[in-house]
Amino acid sequence: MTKFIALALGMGALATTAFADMSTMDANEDGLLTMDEVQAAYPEVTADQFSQIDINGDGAIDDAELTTAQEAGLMPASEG
Ligand SMILES: [Ca+2]
Ligand SMILES: [Ca+2]
Repeated sequence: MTKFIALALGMGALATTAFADMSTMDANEDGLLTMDEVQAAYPEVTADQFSQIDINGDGAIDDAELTTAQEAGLMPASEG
């Protein structure tokens, strides 16, 4: 039983790290991703894509916008 729980927790951790999260890309740790920060992780993301991801147009991607973009396939959800 204990092994099963440990396995489940391990799988959960793997699922989490499969997603490029805010803290991974947020170089200055302000809770927002700028174009530079996104492109540092994903050079293939263009300015056009960035503006689609930046739903409220404030020039930065917040956690909700990041999640929305990944769910919509606008941004790679994993590094592999
Ligand atoms: Ca930032
Ligand atoms: Ca925004």
